[in-house]
Amino acid sequence: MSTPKKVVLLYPRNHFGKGYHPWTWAPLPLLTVSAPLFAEGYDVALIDANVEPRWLDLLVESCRDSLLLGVSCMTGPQIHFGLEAARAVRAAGMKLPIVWGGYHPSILPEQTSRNQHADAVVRGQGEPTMLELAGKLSQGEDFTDVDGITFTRGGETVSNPDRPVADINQFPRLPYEKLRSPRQYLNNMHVGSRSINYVSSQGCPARCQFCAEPLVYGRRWKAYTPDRVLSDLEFLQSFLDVNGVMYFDSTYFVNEWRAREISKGMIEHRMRLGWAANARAPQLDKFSQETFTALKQSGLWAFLVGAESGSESQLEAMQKDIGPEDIIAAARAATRHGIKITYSFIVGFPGETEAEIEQTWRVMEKVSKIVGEYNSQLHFYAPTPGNALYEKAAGLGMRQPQSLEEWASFNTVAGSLPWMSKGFQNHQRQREFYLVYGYPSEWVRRRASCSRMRRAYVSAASVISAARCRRQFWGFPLDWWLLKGMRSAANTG
Ligand code: B12
Ligand code: SF4
Repeated sequence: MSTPKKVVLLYPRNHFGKGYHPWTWAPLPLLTVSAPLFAEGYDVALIDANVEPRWLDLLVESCRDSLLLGVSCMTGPQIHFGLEAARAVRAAGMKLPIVWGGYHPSILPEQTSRNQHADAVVRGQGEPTMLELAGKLSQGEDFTDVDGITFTRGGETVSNPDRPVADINQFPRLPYEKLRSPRQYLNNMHVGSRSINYVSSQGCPARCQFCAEPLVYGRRWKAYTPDRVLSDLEFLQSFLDVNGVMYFDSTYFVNEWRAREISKGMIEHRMRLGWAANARAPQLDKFSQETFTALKQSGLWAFLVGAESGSESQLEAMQKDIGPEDIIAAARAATRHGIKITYSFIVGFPGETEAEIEQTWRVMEKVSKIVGEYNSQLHFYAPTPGNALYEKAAGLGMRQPQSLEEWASFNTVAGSLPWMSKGFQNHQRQREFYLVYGYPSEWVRRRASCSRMRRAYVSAASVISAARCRRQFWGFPLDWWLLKGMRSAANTG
């Protein structure tokens, strides 16, 4: 009897809530890992539990005649659902190897591999390692000599040598056509009414001490060439008629020449795509006029910038290698060239003082003034393992999970951190609310035009919020509670 060349890949649910996320993103980890397998003639079942209500039944059925089950996960709820999947497969009496990959297993390979439901962990880049693993299994061979994996056998944990990070241009195009109902991954959003997610690079050269990138890719950045990106975009347009692309690259603009050439090619090929991608703040001020012109003309909707903090000392502590002045200069540069810029800020870092948080609010307000709207996102610090900030958080009393099972119930979203009370979070949300309505964005204004109720709500909230921002007065937030009540009524009305 010949061994089936079939592999099952699971992208577990990434949140605990009952409903699904407002955007439906294509599971890029499954697409990247499966691309070489499809090219080598494997039958690969891609199961995205975020869109598939019957994902567990489907998974168990698919595993019956397969060589291996691959589970992708980042730190967070995906571990919980990945373990649920593994238990179901074992409960159904199947012995196929279960292989874990993605950021969390790559950062904690030994700990992950010690779980009874992890037969191997693939560290870092998954494409070549998975292909070799599947090849060994399809030949009925042992896989324990494959480079880039960690496994535990008979109580002993073994980490095989690292695999050099390969040039991603050698991997085949992402097989979006193999997803179940690929059209469900088109989102109606700011970059386009039929937008899809895509990734054109891997890793990041920076060294931020709260981030997973330096840990997994060792500050190396590998990127598709402009020709490769253009050919992928052409495929997405012809296959799915996309008119918007959200780049999931950790950082897209590392090489100014590459970014400019992609944009020039989009213009030449008359692609008419809206797009947005991550940038580091200090890059923007250095781009040439020619680059900005090409980016804008090719449909760049916004630079997405991880600003993190407005405090010099916090930025230094996290080794962000930028200062508040870079954040402000980036807002000026983007605005000067008529391109939107959106920032992500974080509060609640371990050991962060009230004065430092206040500096973040000041910078958030300053960039809102420059760009003429509040276009940022406020996040609470969520610890992920393996970096200096995580160690600092542990030093301040944060529970440190000791096994994959314990990680399954570890809440990466604020709430479980000893120094971050509900009161603190409420206060920050309230401050953000005043910025949202004090500097209403295009999105807020568009929503206001939907109904009379909403218009009345947005006008009232804007007048009060603008006055508070002017006076820098945040006490007695009675208006906040009233407006929140009014907002629920307006949204349901
Ligand atoms: C999009 C995204 C999300 C989306 C995912 C939606 C979706 N359906 O895709 C959402 C919003 C849910 C999300 C949430 C979070 N995210 Co996020 N997210 C990303 C982002 C920007 C892109 C992910 C992606 O598609 N990458 C492209 C794929 C191809 O890359 P990849 O996963 O690395 O895959 C390669 C390898 O890892 C490996 N591989 C992956 N899976 C598998 C499986 C097998 C079997 C094998 C063999 C190999 C393998 O092979 C692939 C190809 O080489 C990444 C940054 C990035 N650029 O990756 C952050 C990132 C993954 N997120 C991160 C974080 C911190 C979070 C949050 C904790 C943030 C928060 N504060 O809450 C939460 C997690 C909680 C949760 N809800 O799950 C971290 C990961 C940290 C960690 N320790 O896991 C990242 C790396 C950001 C960063 N730079 O730190 N995120
Ligand atoms: S710039 Fe962004 S992706 Fe790169 S290391 Fe810093 S936080 Fe991570």
